Amino acid sequence: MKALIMVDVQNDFLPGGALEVPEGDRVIPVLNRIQDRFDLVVATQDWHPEGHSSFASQHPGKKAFEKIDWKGHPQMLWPDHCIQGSRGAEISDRLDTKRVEAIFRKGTDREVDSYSGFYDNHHQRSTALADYLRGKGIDRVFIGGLALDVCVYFTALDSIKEGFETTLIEDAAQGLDEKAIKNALQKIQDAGGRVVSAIQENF
Ligand code: VGL
Ligand code: ZN
Repeated sequence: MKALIMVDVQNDFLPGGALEVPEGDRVIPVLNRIQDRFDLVVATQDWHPEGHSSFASQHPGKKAFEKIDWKGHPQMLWPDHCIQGSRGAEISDRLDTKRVEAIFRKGTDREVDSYSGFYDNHHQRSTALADYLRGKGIDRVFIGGLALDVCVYFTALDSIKEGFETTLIEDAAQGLDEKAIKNALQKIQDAGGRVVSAIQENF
């Protein structure tokens, strides 16, 4: 059984948003078109409390997109984004969500960032997404959304680690940084995942 995970297709990651992914909106028609090829469709949603520790605004003298050491862990600082209940945190209303059976929220702990839809960045807290998928009989996971080099990437790596046959749908994802995107695509394949294009592949 095949599941599609649509990662963080939220207003703040779309053009005009607080942490916009260039051409991030290109993923929307692709995700809308392919959903009916899957047995199950789920979404993730970045969902931070105000004053989240990943926000540059919480670190005086630091700027967004700077890397710092935060309590012994490397942390990239971001502009304030996806604040719980805000318009920016809403899943885009251009994304078809009729078939979305569950939405997994992440980044809710003020002190820990969470890129993957499965676990926080310290791999300490689970969202229960893996158990949810297993409970639905899913063995193959397909992933698209935003941002390819951040949350899509870490979601794909965890999906592989959880034992799902994992495929990143390249044209259903967009990233922030060219070099990081290349690295992400390579690392996913090195870890045993596949990278395909929705145009070429009929899943
Ligand atoms: C994301 C940076 C910070 C993402 C979330 O969804 O890719 N990126 N929080
Ligand atoms: Zn975030």
